[in-house]
Parts: sequence; structure tokens; C-alpha cells
Amino acid sequence: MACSTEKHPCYSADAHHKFARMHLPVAPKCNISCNYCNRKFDCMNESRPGVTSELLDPNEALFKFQVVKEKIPQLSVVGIAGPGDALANWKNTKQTISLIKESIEQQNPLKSSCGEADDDSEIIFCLSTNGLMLPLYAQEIVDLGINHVTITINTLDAEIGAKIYKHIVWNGVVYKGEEASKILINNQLHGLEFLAQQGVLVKVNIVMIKGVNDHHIPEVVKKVKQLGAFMTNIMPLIPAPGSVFEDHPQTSMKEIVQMRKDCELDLQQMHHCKQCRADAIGLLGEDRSIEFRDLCKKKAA
Ligand code: CLF
Ligand code: SF4
Repeated sequence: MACSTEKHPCYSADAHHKFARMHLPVAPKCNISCNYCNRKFDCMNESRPGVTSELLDPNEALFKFQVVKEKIPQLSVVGIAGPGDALANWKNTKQTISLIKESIEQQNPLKSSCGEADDDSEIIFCLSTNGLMLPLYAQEIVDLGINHVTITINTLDAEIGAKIYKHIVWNGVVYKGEEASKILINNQLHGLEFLAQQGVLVKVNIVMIKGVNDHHIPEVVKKVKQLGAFMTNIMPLIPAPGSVFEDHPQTSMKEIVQMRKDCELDLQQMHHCKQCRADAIGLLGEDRSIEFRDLCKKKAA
């Protein structure tokens, strides 16, 4: 089924002033270790991926969705973006989306909830992943009607990957160095191709790390385009305190803008990413997550 991105604030520059997204932090675990990540660090004022101030189970997530949908009528997207990896917590991710779809269908029995937002009451489902588990779950993603998926693909080269990823856990085994990167890259690229062939709109996020993968990004963009990516989102490294890249020089916005311009000749670029928290709520430019924090605790009290 065709799917419109007109109401998705990340996929459409026009939509980002009008439509809101909410992230439901139901995915605490991760199955890889990126050298720029430290999910232990949580600062209320901080806005970057991997950060959340609460974790929810699927029932709590459903409750939060219902409250937010009531208060923010322009909510068009429900996304699972951590604070770990959506697919490393697939049971939670799947159950959360299924519960929300059921609740929408109960309220609007005549409307489908295929993941499209073709009127005000419908919701687009979106998830963000490192891509390691795509060979296992890509078909289920399609079957569940999730038609917007973001995969973070920082490199095609295992040697570069060994500088970005400390380890991965694949089929219960820990892999390190180039061996780990080879598996990760292979799963990302095959997963991307499969999803795109099934009509899923795949956005590829690329973290631009000075002196590590910056020279290689145009090659990544060309490859993901060839495999069917809808757009790429080249983002600056935000070195998390306590991470391996803590003291690594931050990529400037000037460098990011130039790289996006260069890559735009090959593939559509996202220019308005806010590098959201895993519990972000609202329009991309005005995070309202504090307003809706601890709703479930307040309900139980
Ligand atoms: Fe969330 Fe990501 Fe979906 Fe958007 S965010 S899962 S695609 S609904 Fe958007 Fe936030 Fe940038 Fe992500 S501004 S970090 S690109
Ligand atoms: Fe952190 Fe995301 Fe990397 Fe996992 S995939 S280590 S949560 S940045």
C-alpha cells in the first residue's frame, strides 16, 4: 500500500512546523556499542538520541500515547527510538505498536490503521534502529504496518567501522573489531534493501565523525540510494560524556551543511533534524517531553 509522508515531520520539511511526533521510550537495551554513546548519562536539559528520563512498558506507553494524542491534536507520528535499540527490544516495540493500533481501531472501527496518516485521527508508526536485527525482524516490521524506518549506517567499510563500534552481540556471541563491523554492515544493507523493496520508506542516519568516516560519507549515500533509501540525514557527532569519543572534536554545522549539499546531488537530504531525545514529544523545534513526564506514576499515585 502506498504511504504518504506529508504528515511526517522528519521525512517532510513542510510538515515539521505543523505536525508533532512522540517517542515512546520502551527500548532500554542495545545490542551494539557505539563509541559515541553513553546511555547511562541523563541530563534533563540535554537533547540527543539515547537520552530519556523515564522508561515505559507497553501498557504505560499506550496510556501516555492516549494522553498526548488528546492534548496535542497535531500528533501524527509515534516513534520508537530507544534509549537503546528498537529491535533489540522487539517484544516491547511490537507490543507497544500493536496496542496503539488496536486502540485506534477500537475508536475508529471504519478506518484502517495501516500506519498511514491520511486524516487527523491516524498515526504513522516509525522506528529507529542500528539495523543489526533487521534480518530477523524486517518481515515482521512490514507485517505490523510500520512504513517509516530509520537505520543508522555510519560506514560501509569494516576498518572504519572498527573505529566506531566497540562490539556487537549477534546470535548470543560478542564480536569485536572488523569482524563485528562486517556483520553489522551486512545486516544493515540487506535489511535496508529488503524494507525498501517492500515499500517501507527508509531514512538512513549517518553520524559524521571528523577524521573517522567524514571522507567516506558520499560513498555511503550513493550505496544506500542504490539499495532504495528514501533520504539520508547526516548528523554531527555529539560526543556523550563518558563515551570513547568524549574528547573527539565535534563536527561543526558548517561542515555538516557542506556535506549535505554535496550529497544532495545524489539523494534527498534531511536538513531539519533536532537529534531528539528518546522521549521527545511535540513539534521538532519545541520538545514538550517534560510536560508529559511520569504520567504513569502520577496516575498510580
Ligand atoms: Fe522519531 Fe526518528 Fe521517526 Fe523522526 S526523530 S524515530 S524519524 S519520528 Fe527526526 Fe528526531 Fe532527527 Fe530522528 S528530528 S532525531 S530524524
Ligand atoms: Fe547507543 Fe544507539 Fe549505538 Fe546502541 S545503537 S550503542 S543506543 S548510539
